[in-house]
Amino acid sequence: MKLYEFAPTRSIRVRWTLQELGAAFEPVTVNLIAGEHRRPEFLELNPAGKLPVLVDGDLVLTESVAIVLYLADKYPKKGLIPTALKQRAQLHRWLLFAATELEQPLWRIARHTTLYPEAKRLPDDVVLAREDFKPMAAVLEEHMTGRQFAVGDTVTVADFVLAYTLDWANEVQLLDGFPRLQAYMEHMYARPHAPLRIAAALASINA
Ligand SMILES: N[C@@H](CCC(=O)N[C@@H](CS)C(=O)NCC(=O)O)C(=O)O
Repeated sequence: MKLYEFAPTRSIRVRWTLQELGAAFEPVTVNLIAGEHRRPEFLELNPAGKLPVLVDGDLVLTESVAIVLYLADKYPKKGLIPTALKQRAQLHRWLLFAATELEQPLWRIARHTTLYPEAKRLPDDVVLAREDFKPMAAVLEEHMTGRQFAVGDTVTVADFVLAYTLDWANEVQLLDGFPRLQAYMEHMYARPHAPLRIAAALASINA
């Protein structure tokens, strides 16, 4: 398998899953800062020009959440995805919650503070996005009461996606009022096969 990645991005979710599975993979760095994601050979893999991309034989898969689900299904004995229908439904619920309710405000903040050219940035949307994030984080904070993992009592791919997304929130000081989410994220990143946190990954590309 080949993972097209760039250290501080959503590709962390996929690297985390591969590392926890102990699956062999070839990492291929696509430097977003250098614009390598706009090269024709990369656009052939992902016409959206985004990371991560997983290539497994003739399968070319984009979308970080789809990739982690594929990997968890590919190695069922590792138990990173529940088999029971209702637990699986909960897993999908929290993956979608991460990708929509938590990640989208963070993405708006990133776009309007650094990614868009200055003339296109809307400072008011940063304020709104911060407001949108907090009640959704409060839902997860409440859910995590007395829990170690988001679904059931063993680790699943939802935990990798959520922990990465919470680290992203932490980078923009949005976890301050959520002690359970802080503790959950730190507990997840203390796992032996956890990837670098975003700050360390950023430092690694600037080194
Ligand atoms: N929904 C996609 C989002 C992918 C995405 O936006 N990746 C960013 C890095 S985190 C990217 O490649 N951005 C390059 C660009 O938008 O030009 C996923 O979860 O895989």
